[in-house]
Amino acid sequence: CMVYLYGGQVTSWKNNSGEQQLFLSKKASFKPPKAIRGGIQICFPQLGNHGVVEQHGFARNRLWSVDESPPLPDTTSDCHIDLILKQSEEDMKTWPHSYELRLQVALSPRGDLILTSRIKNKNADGKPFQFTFAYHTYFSVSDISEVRVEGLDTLDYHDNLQSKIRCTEQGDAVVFESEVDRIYLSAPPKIVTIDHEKKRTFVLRKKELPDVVVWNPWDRKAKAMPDFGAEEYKCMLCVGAARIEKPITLRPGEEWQGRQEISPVPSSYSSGLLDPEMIQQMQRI
Ligand code: TA6
Repeated sequence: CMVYLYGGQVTSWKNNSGEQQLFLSKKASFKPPKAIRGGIQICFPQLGNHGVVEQHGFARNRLWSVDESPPLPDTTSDCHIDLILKQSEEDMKTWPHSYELRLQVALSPRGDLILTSRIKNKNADGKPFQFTFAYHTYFSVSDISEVRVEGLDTLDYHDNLQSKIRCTEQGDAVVFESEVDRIYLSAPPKIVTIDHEKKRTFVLRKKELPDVVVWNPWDRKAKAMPDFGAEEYKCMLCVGAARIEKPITLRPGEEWQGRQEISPVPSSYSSGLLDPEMIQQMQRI
């Protein structure tokens, strides 16, 4: 996988046959103020535009550094990198808090991609701070109309296309025939994104991140985004673990940790069912 210090962002994740599993727009910008359009964006201290800072927070368009004193690895994998972001004078003007945001990006021997974020309140003035958080994850898919997301059935969600009104998922899976922009609430720990055509399934597991962002801009929004190709909505889907409905409050010295792990699993059956042999393998994991 490839990780940029700009935004602390994973921009590429390939399996052992060299296949790309994350979407990155051909029109993505890699310099401030624009966030990189694709990969996995770190949305902190805010997801969306409801708050005191810019849309999706400032972490995704700041320069991070390599963490010289990382915490103990959160994974058995020896393939990982640790990054860190701290407050800047500029950001203190809009979000007057001292913090440490540590991100560990790891690849398991099987090729799973594991992101672990640790956020610590370093305020010396005794003040607590509150934030929301998301791994805004752009998956590469073969054909969006052939993709379904499972594990969100019967859940409530905020529909950003209808001024965030609260709705309930009626379908046994989320499928895509038009623009979708939702935040599913209190979702189960495992969410499955099935790409029929590519016979590939992404199993997303999450910890301390109850909510799930699901987004596809479809054609009209795609044309309106300068850093996104007009047809690119057909080959991407955002499904990311988040904590939005109940913001996190940290007092000085306190730390929060949120983890997202994605496992690519071949789904050999056209019905999208996971390959039984794979299920046994996954149960062993
Ligand atoms: O997570 C969905 C969303 O909030 C959409 O409303 C859309 O704006 C998307 O994020 C992308 O936001 P961005 O600021 O990266 O253009």
